[in-house]
Amino acid sequence: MGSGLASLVVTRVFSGIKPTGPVQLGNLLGALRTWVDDQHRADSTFCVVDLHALTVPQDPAVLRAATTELAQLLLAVGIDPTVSTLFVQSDVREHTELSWILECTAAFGELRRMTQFKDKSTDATFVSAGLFTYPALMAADILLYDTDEVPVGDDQRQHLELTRDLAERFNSRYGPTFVVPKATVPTVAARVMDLADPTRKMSKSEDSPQGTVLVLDDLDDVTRKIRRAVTDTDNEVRFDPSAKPGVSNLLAILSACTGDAPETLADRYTQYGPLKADTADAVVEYLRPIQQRYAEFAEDPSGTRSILLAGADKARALAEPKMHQVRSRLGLPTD
Ligand code: AQP
Repeated sequence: MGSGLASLVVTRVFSGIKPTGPVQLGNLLGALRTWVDDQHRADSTFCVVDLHALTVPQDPAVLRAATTELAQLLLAVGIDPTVSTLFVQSDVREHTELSWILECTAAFGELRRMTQFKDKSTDATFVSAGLFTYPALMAADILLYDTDEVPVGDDQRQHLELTRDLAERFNSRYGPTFVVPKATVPTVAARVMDLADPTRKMSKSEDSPQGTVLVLDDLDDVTRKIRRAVTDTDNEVRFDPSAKPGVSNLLAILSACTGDAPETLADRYTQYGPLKADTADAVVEYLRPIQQRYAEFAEDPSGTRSILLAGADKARALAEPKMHQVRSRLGLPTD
């Protein structure tokens, strides 16, 4: 009886990715790889978070194309819309409604402490109010779906902590409403570093063509970028991210592609050249089938849109009753 009940407990997973540029290797190894596994063990919902892209000015045609292409890439990576829910954030209006409520739940000082805001606003010529409040929208994305686990890369940990704080604050002010979620961060490749500057994170919107491996890069370019990755001069292969960021980054990438621990891999190499060559080969073989499947999905934009609309219907079926409950808790009309 007891074990029968336990097996009825469903874990809910939610995560999202912004259509702010072509997907890079860090997105794939830090997040998408986990999504694909999670969908087979948990009730999983994945979202192309197009509203998050609007924190910086966007060309409408570029954003529209990037949203479709990102969805096609997620399908190519292995997100299966028959076992998980895949949709576009702006198709489900409850995200923006809950976002406002969570902006009013968050303190100004809390948002000001977000390191991503500090990083992205420093040196920017235009800093939108949305860039400042976007962690509240991210919290809304997650809390709408009674999410237990959020598979993300290491850079999103702080936003997840804020999401937990907002859920707990709302629950204690207005009564139990939101599940308090936790971040699930992979043990390796949670922060893939730029190959040309291994002290900074690889990012899709950073202008670092030699340091960024794009999932859809020409495979010869992938090899070239990895073989030219910045390391150091002492030629000792050791997994030590703070003392040896470049070498450790390569070991983490190789580990994520092969499943062997980075420390074990380090013992196999005495020189950087073979490590770079093997890492390049492993990444190329990891990307090759994804690129082949992407080419097939890219031929059918209307099929992609149908998948996304069906996903939005499934998402809305959860988001609408949750918003109804939130409105009722707050004293807003529900009829
Ligand atoms: N370098 C990285 N290593 C590991 N994980 C990463 N992620 C991003 N970069 C790395 C994870 O990818 C998921 C989707 O990220 P996102 O598109 O929502 O936003 P982001 O974290 O800001 O990623 P980018 O590529 O750096 O985008 P831009 O340049 O537009 O800001 C997240 O789970 C993230 O942790």
